[in-house]
Amino acid sequence: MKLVVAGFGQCGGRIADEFAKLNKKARRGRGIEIITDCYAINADAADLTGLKYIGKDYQHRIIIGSRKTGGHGVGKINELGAEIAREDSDKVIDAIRQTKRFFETDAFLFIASAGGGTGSGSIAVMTQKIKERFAYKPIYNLIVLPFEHEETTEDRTIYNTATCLKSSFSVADAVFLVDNQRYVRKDSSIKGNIDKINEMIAAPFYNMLCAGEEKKAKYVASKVLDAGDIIQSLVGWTTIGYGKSSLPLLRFSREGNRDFREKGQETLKGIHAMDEAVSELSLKCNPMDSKRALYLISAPSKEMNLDLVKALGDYMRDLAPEAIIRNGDYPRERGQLDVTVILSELSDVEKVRNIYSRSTSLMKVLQKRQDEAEAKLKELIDASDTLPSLF
Ligand SMILES: Nc1nc2c(ncn2[C@@H]2O[C@H](COP(=O)(O)OP(=O)(O)OP(=O)(O)O)[C@@H](O)[C@H]2O)c(=O)[nH]1
Ligand SMILES: [Mg+2]
Repeated sequence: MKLVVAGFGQCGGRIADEFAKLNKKARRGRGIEIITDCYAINADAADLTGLKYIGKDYQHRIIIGSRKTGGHGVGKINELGAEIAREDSDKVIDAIRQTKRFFETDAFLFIASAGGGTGSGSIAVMTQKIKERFAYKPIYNLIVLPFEHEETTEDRTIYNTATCLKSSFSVADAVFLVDNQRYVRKDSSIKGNIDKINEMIAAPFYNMLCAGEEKKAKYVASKVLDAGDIIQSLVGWTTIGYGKSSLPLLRFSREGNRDFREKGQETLKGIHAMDEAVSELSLKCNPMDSKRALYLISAPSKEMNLDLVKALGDYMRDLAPEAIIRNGDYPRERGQLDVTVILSELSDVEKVRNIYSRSTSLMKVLQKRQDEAEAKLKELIDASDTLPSLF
């Protein structure tokens, strides 16, 4: 599957840069392309400078809103982020229209954090504009949710997150939810290491995108997971996860003389990898709530067998009994077995519900604070009523 990827704001731009890096890896290591082009859009010129893989020209690193922000961002006001996206949407559309081999693109992936201003405000507006312009290609959003400490220290973070999620859900074909806090829990040593987190966010997409683009016969799957399968599996709230098992025991054995214990181990390792993928989903959710699911097994071809595929299928069916399940295999990896899992069309997401309800109560508190402040100021002005003015 081939994507046009665009990142909005600082977080979005950095993760889009990670995707550009994955494409380089696919091209060099596998001789295939998974990204037709990659863009970063920001109101902050300095943020665009830090990127490494996205083209340096003004058509790939696009500054929006400079008339209103002077190139210094929107300072967490996501309404302003939305406004400048509306005003400068032509810049972005023009750049995307010039994507080389645009016709090969299967879908768009737009990325932003929900808690900031520029990305949070612009992603849904740009998604809508692109949908109007290229109605025949699906467009997905990947939205990064704030760390816990940001939610508690800054009211605006919750409000931005809520309005961004609501808007994005209403226009995108699917919304990948990525919870920053999950990545800190996974490995506490990466706390503060945002580059590592971004790498972990993009990694699960790698085999998933490569599988259908593989051209060398020996790496083509018995059941290929192509763009059609992925597109059919993505609707509404979505999470993605990735797990792996190393295969030290099996690496040197030949299929012909594999004994029964090794065969059993393969299946166990597959289950282990799928377990990891599900427990490390990009956002905590209940798999029972998903209506569409997809899994991809990537392993050396001699490790792939029908028992394994069937065992993982049964496992997925237990986890997500109401989901339409699609799957594929990809005989590419060496020395390890990977499982990528997507759970989509989630009918409930606790975290999103929580953010909506906190934001709703917050709005009442903010309105009350504003009313009180205005009343106090009025009292102060009234106290000066009988004094002469210098004007
Ligand atoms: N995973 C990840 N999260 C990030 C990154 N940069 C910022 N964030 C998170 O994104 C939120 C802040 O949004 P930014 O993307 O910095 O904001 P922006 O879109 O540039 O908007 P401005 O307010 O105009 O700067 C916070 O929740 C950060 O924790 C990043 O590179 N990776
Ligand atoms: Mg910024």
